[in-house]
Amino acid sequence: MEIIFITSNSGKLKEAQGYFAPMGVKIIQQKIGYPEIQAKELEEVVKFAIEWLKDKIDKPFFIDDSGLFIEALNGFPGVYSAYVFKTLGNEGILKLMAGVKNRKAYFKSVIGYYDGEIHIFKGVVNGRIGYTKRGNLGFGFDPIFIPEGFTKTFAEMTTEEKNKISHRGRALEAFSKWLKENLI
Ligand code: ITT
Repeated sequence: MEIIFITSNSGKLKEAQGYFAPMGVKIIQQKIGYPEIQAKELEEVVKFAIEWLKDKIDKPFFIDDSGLFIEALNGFPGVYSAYVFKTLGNEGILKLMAGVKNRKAYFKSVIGYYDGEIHIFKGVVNGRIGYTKRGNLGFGFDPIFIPEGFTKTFAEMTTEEKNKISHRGRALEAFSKWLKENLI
């Protein structure tokens, strides 16, 4: 079975391919830019994007919208994560967090699959923001995020290790469970 993943992010693609490969599901990347509306919730961003994309693609597809939510920054960068990563980067987040004791943060991933209807799958992982960047695996905010129960950052974990506990791994798990029950 093949499924189209609309994303420009090679890190997300690698994680989805790593997750589905053992199930014999091939993930095909399509890079089609789509509008990401300013909304409070990732779910709204995903639903709007799918409505915009659905008539442009003739096969079932999915998208993944994710964000890093930092408690001491009232959930920032949250739905603005992609823009903030491009502009401030990890260094900028570490500067914003300088002197801040409460390092609690979580990552959330919302996957939207469209097969004539929209199906939403979510995953969250709690953790904390480190004091320095560590590791060179993964992508995005991985070098500054330490998941709960670990001392390593996500950027010090292999794709397989990260997928077992991450927001995306959890959303992919819910998605694959649904696929098994309904399609595969
Ligand atoms: P798409 O083409 O799939 O939209 P994107 O990079 O624009 O790719 P998002 O809109 O979901 O993705 O933005 C989320 C940002 O948060 C992105 O820039 C990443 O840097 C970061 N991010 C998302 N998931 C992450 C993860 O698992 N680890 C580290 N950073 C992550």
